[in-house]
Amino acid sequence: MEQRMRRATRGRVAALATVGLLLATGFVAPAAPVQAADTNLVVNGGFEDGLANWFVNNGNATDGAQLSATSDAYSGANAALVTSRTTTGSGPMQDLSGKVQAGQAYTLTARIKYENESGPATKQFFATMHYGGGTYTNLVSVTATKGQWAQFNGTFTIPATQTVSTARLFFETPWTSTPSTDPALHLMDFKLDDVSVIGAAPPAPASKTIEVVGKLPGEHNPLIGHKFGADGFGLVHDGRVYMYMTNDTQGYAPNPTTGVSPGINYGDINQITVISSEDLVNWTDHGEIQVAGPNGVAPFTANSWAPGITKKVVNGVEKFFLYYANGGGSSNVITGASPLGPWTSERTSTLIDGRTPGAETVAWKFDPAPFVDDDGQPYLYFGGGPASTSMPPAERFNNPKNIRAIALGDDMVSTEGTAAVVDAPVAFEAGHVFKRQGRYYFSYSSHFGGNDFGGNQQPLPGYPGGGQIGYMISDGPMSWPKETYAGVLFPNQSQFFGAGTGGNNHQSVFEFGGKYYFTYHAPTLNKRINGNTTQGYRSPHIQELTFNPDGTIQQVVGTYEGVDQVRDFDPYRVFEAETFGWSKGVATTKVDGSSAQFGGAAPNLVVRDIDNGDWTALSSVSFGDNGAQNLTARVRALAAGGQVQVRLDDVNGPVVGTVAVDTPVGQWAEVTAELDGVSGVHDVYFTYTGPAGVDLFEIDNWAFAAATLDLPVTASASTRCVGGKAYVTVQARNDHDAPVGITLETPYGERSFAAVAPGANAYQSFNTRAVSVSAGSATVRVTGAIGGQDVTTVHTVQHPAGTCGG
Ligand SMILES: [Ca+2]
Ligand SMILES: [Ca+2]
Ligand SMILES: [Ca+2]
Repeated sequence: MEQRMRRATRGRVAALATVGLLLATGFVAPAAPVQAADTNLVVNGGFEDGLANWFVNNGNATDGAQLSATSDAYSGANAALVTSRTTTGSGPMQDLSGKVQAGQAYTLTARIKYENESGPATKQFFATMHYGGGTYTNLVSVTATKGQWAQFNGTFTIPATQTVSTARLFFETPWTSTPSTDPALHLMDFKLDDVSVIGAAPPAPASKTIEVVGKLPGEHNPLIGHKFGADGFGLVHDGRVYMYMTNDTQGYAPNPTTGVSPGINYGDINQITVISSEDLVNWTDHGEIQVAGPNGVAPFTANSWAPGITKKVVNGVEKFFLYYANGGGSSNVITGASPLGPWTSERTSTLIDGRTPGAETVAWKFDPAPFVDDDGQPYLYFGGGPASTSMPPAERFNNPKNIRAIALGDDMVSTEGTAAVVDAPVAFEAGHVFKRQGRYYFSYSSHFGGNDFGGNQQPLPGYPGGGQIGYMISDGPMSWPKETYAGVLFPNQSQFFGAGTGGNNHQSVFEFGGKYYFTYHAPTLNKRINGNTTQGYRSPHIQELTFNPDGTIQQVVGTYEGVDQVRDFDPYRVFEAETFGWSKGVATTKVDGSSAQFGGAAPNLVVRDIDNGDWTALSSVSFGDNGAQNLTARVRALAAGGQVQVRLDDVNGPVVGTVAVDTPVGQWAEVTAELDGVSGVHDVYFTYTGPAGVDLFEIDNWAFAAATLDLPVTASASTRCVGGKAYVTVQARNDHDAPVGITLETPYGERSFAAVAPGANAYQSFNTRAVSVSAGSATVRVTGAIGGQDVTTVHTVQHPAGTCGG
C-alpha cells in the first residue's frame, strides 16, 4: 500500500523534473519575491557542525544509509557523504516540521556531487519533502555531471491545502522499486553541501497557555490550573508533599481559533511533571523531568507514564527512585539525588519487561508503584491490561490475575525472585500499596468492561464496576488472594464531576502531618476549558482518606473543595513565583540556573505569558501582627509600563502595594515596593497590568520583608561640668505603650533600668574623670515586647564636646 501511494505521488514528478532540467540548463523560472523577513530554515546546511540536525531518511522501513562528514566540501571544511544507500530515497534528511507553512513559497539551494566510476555520465537528483505517511513531494531537481558539484536552485510553493505538521526535507535519486538491480545507476554514494531553504520565518508556536481560571479561588481541586498532570503519586519529604505526574500537557495543542486540542495521545508523553507544596493548596511548579526519548535520562525508553516514587538510603546515601511505565510493555526506574534531581539512570535496559520472572503472562507490564516496608525491604507492584485468554471467561473478568508484586533489590534498581500474583477483583491497572497500623493496603483501578475477557460479563456482588478504585487489605506485602478484597475506595470520578470527566483513574495514598490523603485525577481543568466535551487531559486532585475503627476505608467523595490548607503560607523568605494557590492566564517555563528557594540541585522556573489582566494568587498567607513592610520581586521586563498590584483576599481587593517593573527591558532585575497595612492572614493576589497585547514581564521569585519592629524612645545626650570634671548625660523616654528595659551605654560606664513605665525616663550622668570630653555618642538599648514578640531596639545619640573651666 505504501509503495503504491508512493508511486502515485511520484506520478506527478515528471513535470517537475522537466522544470529541474530547465533550471539545470540555465532556464531559470521567475523567483518569488524575497522579503526582508525571509530566513533560512535549514540548520547546519553547510555541514560545518558535522552532521548536527541531519539524519538518514527513514520514511519507509526499507530506507537506510550511512551518513558521514567529508572534507571534500563545496565550501567550508565539511560536506555530508551518504553511502550504503538501500533505496533511492535513502539520503540526508532534516526535519522542517513547524518551520515551513502551507501556501508559502520557498527558494531551495544546495550543492550535490556523485563520483562512482561505474555510474552514469549524468544523474538526476531530487530535493523532496516527506509530509508524513505516504505523502512525498519533489520540490527541486538538478541533473549533475559525474564528478562535478551541481547546484539545486529553484523555488517551490507548498499547496495551501497541504498538512505540514510533518515536513521533512531530504535528498534522493529518482524512485524505482528495484534499485538493487542496478545499484550503480540508482544507489550511488553522493555528497551534499550548502543546503538552504529560504522563506517566511517559522510561525510562532501556537500558545498552550490555559486562559481560563482552571482552579477557582477558594477551591483546592484541581491542584493547579495552569497545566495538566495525571496519575499523581505523592511523596512526603522534609515537610513537603511532592507530586509526580504523567505530563498530559506535553501533547496538548489547542487550536488557536477554536481553543480545542486534539485528543490526548499518550504516545507523545516522555516527561514527568513535578509540583510540590508544604500546605496542600499553594503548589510550586518544578517543571518536567525529561525521562524518556532520545534526550531523556533513560534514552532506552520511549514513554514515561504513571510515575511512582520512593526514597531509600543505599550505601549510606539517601536516594530517590522514580519508577514509570515505558508505554504498556515495560517499566523502568531513574535515580534522583533529591526529590527534584538531578536524575540519572543506573540501568541500560528496562527494569520490568518480558524477562521478569512471574510476569510473563501480564499483558501490560506497566504502572510500577514502589513500596518500602518498615524493615527496609522494598517491593514493586505493576501490571494490568487484559487477562490471559487461557483463563476461563468468567474468571478473566472477575479475577484476571494481571497485577504482580515483586521484591526489589537493595539497590532499588533490580528485582529479586519471582513476581507474585495480586488477585485483585476486576483489576485493570494502577496498583499501589501503603501500610497503616501493621496492615498493607493495595488499591487499583478496575476494568471498564468490553471484550478483553471474552464477552459481556458482570462483576460478582460487591466487586468494582467500571473504572473504579478498589482496594484490598493484607497482612503481607506479597500476599494478595482475592479474599483480601475490601471494597470500592473511590467510584469513577465522573460520578462527582459530571459529563466529560469519566475515563481512567490512577491513585496514590500518602501520610502527611498525621493524616492520610488520597490522590486521583479527573479531566476537570479540561472541562473548564472546553465544557462537557473533553479531550482526555487530566488534572491532579487530593481528598482526605479516613478509616473506620476496623481499618476499612470510608469511601472517598470527590470534590472541587478538596482538602484543608494544613498551614499558613510564610511570606518572609525568597519563594518561587511559580508557586500558586490560584492563577489566570499565565504559564511557566524552565530557565537556566538553580532555584533560589530549593537550592542548587533544583530546577528553576519563571512565570511567563503575563498579560494585562492576568494574575496569580497565594492562599492564606500569614503576615503576622506587625505585618509586611515591602515586597521584592525578581523580574525581567519585556515591555515598558508593566506593574504588579498586590491585593488582599480577592482579585479585585484593595491594592496594598504596587511594584513598578520599570527596569531595562530584557534584563533580570530586582524591584521593590513598599506595602501599606498588610498584617494578619490573607489570600494575596498579584494582579498584572500594563499595555495590552504584549507580554509584560516574567517573574522568577518573590520575597516579602516583615515590618521592622521598633521600640520607640526619645533619647538625647549632652555634656556638663561638675566639680571640675566633664560628665556625659544620657536620657531616654519610653514612648512605647508598655514598660521596657533601657540600658544607657557610654565609654565611661553604663546603667540599666528595668521596667521603665510608659512616658517615664531613664537618666544617668557618667563621670568622664577628665576636664574635657570630645564630641561622641552614647548607645540607648531598649528591650521589650511588641505583639507578644521580644524586640530589642538600639538607638545611638550624639553628644557635643565639653570642657570644664578654660
Ligand atoms: Ca560546507
Ligand atoms: Ca497570558
Ligand atoms: Ca523561579
